Amino acid sequence: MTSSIDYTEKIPNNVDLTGDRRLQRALEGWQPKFMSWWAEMGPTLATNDVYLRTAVNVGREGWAHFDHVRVKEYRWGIFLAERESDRRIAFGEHQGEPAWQQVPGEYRADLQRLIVVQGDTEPASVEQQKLLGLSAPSLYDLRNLFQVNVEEGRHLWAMVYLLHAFFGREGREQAEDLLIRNSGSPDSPRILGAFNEQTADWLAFFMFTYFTDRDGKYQLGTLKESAFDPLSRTCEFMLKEEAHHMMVGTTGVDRVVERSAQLVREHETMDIGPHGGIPLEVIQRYLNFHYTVSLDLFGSEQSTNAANYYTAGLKGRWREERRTDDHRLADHGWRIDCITDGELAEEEVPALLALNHDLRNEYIADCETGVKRWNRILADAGIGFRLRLPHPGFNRRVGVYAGYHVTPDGQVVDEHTWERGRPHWLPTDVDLTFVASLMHPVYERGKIASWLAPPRNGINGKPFDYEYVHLS
Ligand code: BYC
Repeated sequence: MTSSIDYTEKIPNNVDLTGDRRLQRALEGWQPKFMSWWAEMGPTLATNDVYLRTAVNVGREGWAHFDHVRVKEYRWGIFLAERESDRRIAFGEHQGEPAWQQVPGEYRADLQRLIVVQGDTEPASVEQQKLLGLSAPSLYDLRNLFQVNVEEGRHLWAMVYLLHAFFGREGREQAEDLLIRNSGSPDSPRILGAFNEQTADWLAFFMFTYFTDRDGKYQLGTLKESAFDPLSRTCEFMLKEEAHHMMVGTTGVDRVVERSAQLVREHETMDIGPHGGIPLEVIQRYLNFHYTVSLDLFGSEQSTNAANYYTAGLKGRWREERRTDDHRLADHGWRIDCITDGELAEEEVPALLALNHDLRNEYIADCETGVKRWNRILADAGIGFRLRLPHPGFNRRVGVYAGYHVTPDGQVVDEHTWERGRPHWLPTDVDLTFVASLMHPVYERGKIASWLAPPRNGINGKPFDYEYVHLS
C-alpha cells in the first residue's frame, strides 16, 4: 500500500481498486447514483469553478493540492491512511490481538450499523447546506462552504467503500439507501436528529460546523480506535479533512462576534440589529440550540450499545491509547448525570455503560475552548456580555434529560416556566427572520457582508480578496 493516490482511475483511490474488479464494478455502479444525488441535493448555486483542495496523498506532509476546479468534476475518491504494520487492538476483550483486516461474523451487524450511521450524516449535512451558497457573505466564505460540502461527499464515499468492500449485498443495499434518505424528509429522514434540522442561514452554518462537526471529530476519533483496521484507517484520514470544517466554524463565530462587538461599540447599544449586526443575545440563542442538538448525537449517558461496542473492540474511547487504565473497564465505576426526584444528581454506574457520557464530557471540554475565544474578543472590545455553554440538560431529546425541562442554568422546571423562558433561550421566529433578512449574497471580490468581520487569513496563503470562486 502506498500513500499516493491514483488519479488516472475513474474512482481515484489508494486501495488498489483495479486489483478487485468486482468491487470496482460495484463502486462504478454507485458512482452515477452519487452524481445524480449531488446534482439534485448538493449546492444549488451554479459556479464556473471554485478554489478547492483535493487530497493527493495520505501521508503527513503536503497531502493536499489547491486549484480552481469545476465542482461537478471534483475527484471524489477512496483514501485510507497508511496501514500500520502489526497494528494491535488497544482495548476490549480482544486487546493485544492483531487488528482485523476483515469483519468477524459475530460483529458484522454492529459494525455495519455504526458505518451506516456515520455514512448517513455526511450527505445529510450537504443537504442541510444546499441553499447557503445563494446568500454567502463573501467569496472566501462561499469557497469554504463548497470545500466542506465536497469533503462531506467524500466522507460518504469513505463509508460506501467499506459497505461495498466488506458487507456484501446488504452493504450495497445500505449504500443505496444512504442516497435515498434525505435530511428533513417526512417519509425517509436521516437517522440522527441533528441532521434533520435546517441550516437555514450562515450563523447556523458556523454554529453547525463548530458544534456538530465537532461531534464528528469525536465520533471519528473513537472509530479510529476500532479493531476493524479499514474503518480505523479511513477515519484517520477523514479526521485530517475534518479539521478545516471546524476551523470554518471556530473562525466563523469569531468573525460574527467580532463584528457584533464593533457595532456595539460604534453605536453604544446592544441593539445592533438596526445597524446590520447580529445582537449578542441572538448569537447566544443560536449557540444554545446547536450545542444541545449536538449533545444529543452522543446517545444516552448510559448505553449498553456503547458497552458492547467497546468490549467487542468496535469503537474505543477518545485517545484510547493515552488512557492509563486497563482498557477493558470491566471492574470500573464512573459517575454520570441523572435526575432523582426532579433534581439534578449523579449516580455511579459500571464504566462500560458510561462511555457515551465520557465521550460527551471530552466534547464539552473542547467546546469550552471556543466559548473562551469568543469571550476574549468581547473582553478585548471592552464589552461585559459573555457567551456560555448552557447546562448539558438543557433542551435535550436523547438520554437522561429527555422528558424534563432544564434551564440553561441547570434548574429543572415545569412546563409553564419552560415555555416562558424559551424565547430567551432558543432562537425565536423573530430571530430567525431577522438573521435571514441579513443574508444577502456578497459575491464581489474583497467585499464582505455587514454582519461579520473579514477573516484574518485567507486559504492556502492567498489573501482575503483572492478570487476564490468564479460564478457562472
Ligand atoms: N437521534 O444506546 P443509545 C459527523 C438511537 S457526526 C436518533 O442511547 P448509542 C458529521 C440509537 O441509534 C458523527 N436516534 O446510543 C458532523 C439507538 O437505536 P437502536 C456521526 C438516536 O447507540 C457534521 C437508540 O437510540 N457518527 O460525522 O450508544 C457533518 C439507543 O441508543 C440518537 C456517529 O454517530 C439521536 N441523536 O449511541 C457531517 C458514530 N442517539 O440501535 C458529519 C456512529 C441515539 O437501538 N454512531 N439514538 O435502534 C454511534 O456511535 C452511535 O450510534 C450513536 C448512538 C453515538 C449515534
